[in-house]
Amino acid sequence: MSEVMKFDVEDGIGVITIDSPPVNALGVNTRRGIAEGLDKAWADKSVKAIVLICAGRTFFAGADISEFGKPPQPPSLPELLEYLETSPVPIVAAIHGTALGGGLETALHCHYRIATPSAKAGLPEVHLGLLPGAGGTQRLPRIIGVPAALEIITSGRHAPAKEALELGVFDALSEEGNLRGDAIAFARKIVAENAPLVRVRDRQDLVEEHRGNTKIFEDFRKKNARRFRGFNAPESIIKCIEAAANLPYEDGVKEERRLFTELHDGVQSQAQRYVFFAERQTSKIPDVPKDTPTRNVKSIGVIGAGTMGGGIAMNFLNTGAPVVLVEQTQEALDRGISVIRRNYENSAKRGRLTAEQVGQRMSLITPSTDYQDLGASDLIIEAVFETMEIKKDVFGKIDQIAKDGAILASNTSYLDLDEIAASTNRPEDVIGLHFFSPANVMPLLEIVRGKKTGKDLINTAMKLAKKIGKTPVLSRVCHGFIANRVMTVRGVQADAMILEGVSPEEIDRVIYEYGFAMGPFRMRDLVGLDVIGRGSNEKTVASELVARDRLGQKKNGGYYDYDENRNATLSPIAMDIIREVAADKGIKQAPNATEEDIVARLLYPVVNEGARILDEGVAIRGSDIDIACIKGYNWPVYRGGPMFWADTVGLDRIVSKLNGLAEAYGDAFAPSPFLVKLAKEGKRLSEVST
Ligand code: 3H9
Repeated sequence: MSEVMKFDVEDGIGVITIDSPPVNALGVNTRRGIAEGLDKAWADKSVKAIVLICAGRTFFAGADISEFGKPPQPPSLPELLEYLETSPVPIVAAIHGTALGGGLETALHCHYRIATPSAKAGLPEVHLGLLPGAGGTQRLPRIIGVPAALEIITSGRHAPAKEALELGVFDALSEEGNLRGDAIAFARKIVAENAPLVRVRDRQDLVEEHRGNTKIFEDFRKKNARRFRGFNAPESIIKCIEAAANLPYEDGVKEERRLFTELHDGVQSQAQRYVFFAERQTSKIPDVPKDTPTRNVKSIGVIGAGTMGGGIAMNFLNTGAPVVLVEQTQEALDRGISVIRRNYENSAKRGRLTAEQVGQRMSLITPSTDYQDLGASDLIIEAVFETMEIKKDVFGKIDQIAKDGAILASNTSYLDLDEIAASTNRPEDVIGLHFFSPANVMPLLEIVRGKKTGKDLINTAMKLAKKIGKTPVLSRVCHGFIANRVMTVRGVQADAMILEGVSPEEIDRVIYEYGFAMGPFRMRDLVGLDVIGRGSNEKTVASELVARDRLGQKKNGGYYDYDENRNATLSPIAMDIIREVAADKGIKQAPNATEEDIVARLLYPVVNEGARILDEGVAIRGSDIDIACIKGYNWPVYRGGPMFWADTVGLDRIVSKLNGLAEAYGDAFAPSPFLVKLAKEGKRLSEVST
């Protein structure tokens, strides 16, 4: 007797209801439950058609991802779905929530599909480094055609019900609250009309159209080359859809199975599956249980209308919250507001917002040059200049003005939050909310927990992050917190290597090949060298470039020169400066680093710093560090982040290379005792949980 399946008969229609919270993933119990439901329905001769429906928040959200990589338990999803398709009576999938991956594949094995207007359908396996492995790549093109299937499966996007209906994925829409009733009525109509058992696999017209057509696939590859770079899954998906066009269904499915297995066993998919769960872990804080109280946050105050403050404000305006935006001078305030307006207008130009929405968001801003106007805000976020003196002064002021129970947040990226909190009489109300630039775009929000930060603040911030579409990662106080601290060491080594004679271009190339969107020097040129080098008095290549008014792409070039199309060539001026600075520091140039050397030199110290952060308890999990680097620094998701990647390289190997580097370049490279311990014990950094 299945615990997740209920079977009943209504008006001659057998209804199989699956209830397997939270998302009705197609794990072994669910698969067995469906099989049992089918057997019951087929055994009952009064049943003329079947409705397959789910209880809870959604139709099947896909295969159970936590089963991947474990010994398979029968029936497999493809076996179950083949069995389902042998049904002698029509089966109607009744869809609400999100029919995703194996969930949509299940529906595509049913004879008909009805969905609520709010439902969505998609094959998001690509985000897990996979392809739809239960017939999805062969069935979807048969219903919606090859071009649409290429787009939907390689993007993994969730198509809304209306679009799915127009594309032919759904046959009908129900009334919003009456899916079961409407699905039964739909099934009865099919029975009354003696409608055929429509099997998607039998449809040929839309795939036959492209038989032997290699151009459509080649063009698609070319058009999306940038988006797919580094990822294995999109190419395998294209191959499967090509097989759908060229091969009989059974052979296409064999090809799909082969390529699915190849991806499933590969390290990319392992990394992306790990990231899926890691992302959902970050808000689970051992000493801050889910039922910890939260504070009501309806109105926001932001201090500082510069790039950061403006971006922070936009996050909240987007959710419909009113924001008081405070600056010191009217001029700075006007500038800040006009930048926000321009950003929204650009979104409107790209069709992402309507003019009305732009107006609505702008009308939620109360501009002010008076701190007193922050008195009613539930949450006040400071985004002023990054010096301790200024921050303390600001917090001293807001302590006088903020209402009781208000949350006082700092967006500091490096400074000691406890010292900032001590400048108020309510350190338990102070928290760090560290946004990454551009704050309205980057998906990471580091939540910095001071010694006295209240647990209710942490819980509130976790919920707030989700509301504004960010992934929260909790950090204790240290210089740079998690993402900046671990990634800074990459930049330090990049700087050291160019002084030793390795060209910035070679370093950028290797880091790009590793999977980052660009290498560190291209990145600095993009962000602006004046921004990067701020606050340092040391003579560096960057400071010398700035001294010669080379600020990067925005002015005169930086490490590179740029033509009018922003094509970069390494700058001879930059190379002269590098030689000059190296000579000043007495560094001999010997450019003989291999690709492997560059990766080890730049990225192993990141791993080492991550181990230190774990040892110090700054991050509570190895996987939190990975998410911080992926969301805050675009660490390639198919590498799983620095901790997961280190595990795939082997901690022994990393420790031994770090020891070698320490001998050659000094103690900064010495592996952290914690890393050495993990390596000895054969443990994994990505699984550390403190
Ligand atoms: C597939 O189908 C392969 C087949 O083609 C071939 C097979 C042969 N499995 O995201 P949430 C958990 S691949 C296991 O916070 P939301 C999740 O970990 C699959 N667990 O909720 C979380 O657990 P916890 C293709 C899953 O409302 C809880 O459910 N499908 C799965 O923000 C709530 O999740 C996908 O890739 C799963 N499939 O979003 C869809 N899904 O509470 C993946 C969720 O312990 N899922 N969990 O942290 C999603 O995109 C979102 O979860 C969904 C709900 C949109 C459904």
